[in-house]
Amino acid sequence: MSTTLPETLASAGFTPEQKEYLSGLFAGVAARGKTFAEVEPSPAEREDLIAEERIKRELHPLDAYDQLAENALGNKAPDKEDLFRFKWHGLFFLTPVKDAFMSRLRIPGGVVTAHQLRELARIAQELTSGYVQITTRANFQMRLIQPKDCPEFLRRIQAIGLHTRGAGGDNIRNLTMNPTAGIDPVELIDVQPFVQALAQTIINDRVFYDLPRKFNIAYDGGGLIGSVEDTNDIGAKAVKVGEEIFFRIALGGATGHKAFANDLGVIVPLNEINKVVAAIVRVFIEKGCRTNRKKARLKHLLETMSFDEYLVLVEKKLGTQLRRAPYDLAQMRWASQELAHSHVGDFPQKQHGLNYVGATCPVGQITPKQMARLAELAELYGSGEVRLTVWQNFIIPNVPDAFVPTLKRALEKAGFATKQSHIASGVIACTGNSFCKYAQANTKGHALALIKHLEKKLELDQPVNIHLTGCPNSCAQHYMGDIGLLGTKNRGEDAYHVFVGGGFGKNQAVGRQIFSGVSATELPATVEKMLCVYLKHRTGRESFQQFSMRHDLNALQTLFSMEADV
Ligand code: SRM
Ligand code: SF4
Repeated sequence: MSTTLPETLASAGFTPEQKEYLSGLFAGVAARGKTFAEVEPSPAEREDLIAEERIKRELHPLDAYDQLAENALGNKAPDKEDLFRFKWHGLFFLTPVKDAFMSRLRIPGGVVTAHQLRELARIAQELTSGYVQITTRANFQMRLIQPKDCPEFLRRIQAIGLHTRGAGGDNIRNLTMNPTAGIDPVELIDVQPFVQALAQTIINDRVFYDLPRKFNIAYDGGGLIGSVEDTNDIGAKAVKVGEEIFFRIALGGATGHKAFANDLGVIVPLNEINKVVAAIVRVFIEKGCRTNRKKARLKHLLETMSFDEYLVLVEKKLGTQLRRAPYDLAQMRWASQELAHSHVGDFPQKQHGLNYVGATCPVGQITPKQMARLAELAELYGSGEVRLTVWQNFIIPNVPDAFVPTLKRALEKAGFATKQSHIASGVIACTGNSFCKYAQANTKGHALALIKHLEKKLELDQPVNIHLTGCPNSCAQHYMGDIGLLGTKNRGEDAYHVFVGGGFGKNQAVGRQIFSGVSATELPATVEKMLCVYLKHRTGRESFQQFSMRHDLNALQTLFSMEADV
């Protein structure tokens, strides 16, 4: 392949500086093994591009900041194209539900400091409606930010060392991990250093801001609170092989599409994991589908080639071979599912004399006042750190034995339950119709009503996870809850399709739909009945998931519908 300037351009009357620049450009393209035609779409091809790809190509979304600043001067809403681009800055314009922005942050591993929390609380109070939520990716969202306040909002977030870049749009979303990483008495390794290093690579390398579609990555060190890594596009999980620790990699999870990640068949030494993960993403960037957004996730690309073929492409990028190791269930360890445990309550850390205290933050809603208080408590009784969880809750690590009772009392007073509830601790709900244009139901409101009802009516002796999502996008992963509730409408009323038997990790399963269109008003009584039937008819101490899997759908429907006398 020629690396020199094509003749047509060489004779086109450019200045020597322009020629030198173009020669360099052509040489660079050739060095990547490509022709210009492969790099830049021709005008005809550009017309064929789907809208999102065209918008990205006409102006890289990261370069749309000027427009954001310009809009701020007139407090102007973004046009349709900039609305898409601003997601790269973590800003989602909520039209038609609201005429204001929601901002999603990036908090790698969910680790946030008291200093950051305090400023986030002030930002929420001064520049937003004050509505803050912990998301299902251990992250914060704030909302109802006016266009005029966006530059100041972003400046203040960046000033405390946090980011919003790439939190939405075709980017790698917030990296998740076990919230107990580094303090967990049973973990194989502390994955936090890997997560933080990878987060830096992603933030700083522009190549990672143009994926064909959204992308999720999670790391799991085998600790007491799982990272649900198998629901991600890439799940890296620590395993013990002989006396050594490696990562196994699973690819293609996207639970809204009923897909869990599948094992790639390699083990990766710890110090190589981030390079390998980055190479997997680079292959996706090059090969992923850019003509149909509905077929553009990694899962879809993997349907067009075998894992071996994908691996060859990854190895080409790495310039080295990865160590093959067939999937071995015996290597896999899900501490969270082997040891009776929850993320709510107090638990000893691996560091002698220290504990972590987990609290329930119902459906992830937290006020600025509570955030400021949480910051204060983390400083007073812990090390000033707070970890958010994918269960829309948080834990405070590094609490000396003597401070545990006082901290728990203070958390309760601030509105965060620290007593384990097998119902409330396992309920998560997506944003719902208060703010999301896709939502068919008020998920968070119904989740709170459901918790209240169930806690009054029954007591469980083991956790049952209940996940409410407002639409099939499945932001709260209804397919992997013991009970999954998917928002719909029934005669114009908010209602839910009901799924049972979902799980993750060792209990990996896609939930099966058992009822359709149960109205939101009937929902608490319906779920109560299901749980009562389970308690009455289970064998020994089998879990709700085991109970529901033991029966076929007809039998379950009959049991749950007929059994009134529980
Ligand atoms: Fe989500 C789109 C909220 C986690 C699958 N998600 C949305 C949007 C941005 C709707 C939109 O495009 O306007 C929602 C914003 C509503 C709002 O105002 O808050 C939204 N998703 C959320 C959050 C806030 C739910 C929550 O209450 O916690 C979660 C933010 C996570 C974060 O901090 O980054 C959130 N979304 C998820 C997850 C779970 C996960 O990532 O672990 C999923 C399922 C996993 C997956 O990726 O498949 C998920 N969201 C989607 C999808 C479907 C993607 C697909 O391939 O089918 C969409 C729609 C889309 O991307 O086109 C979507
Ligand atoms: Fe919105 Fe649907 Fe996601 Fe709920 S699941 S936040 S309704 S996109």
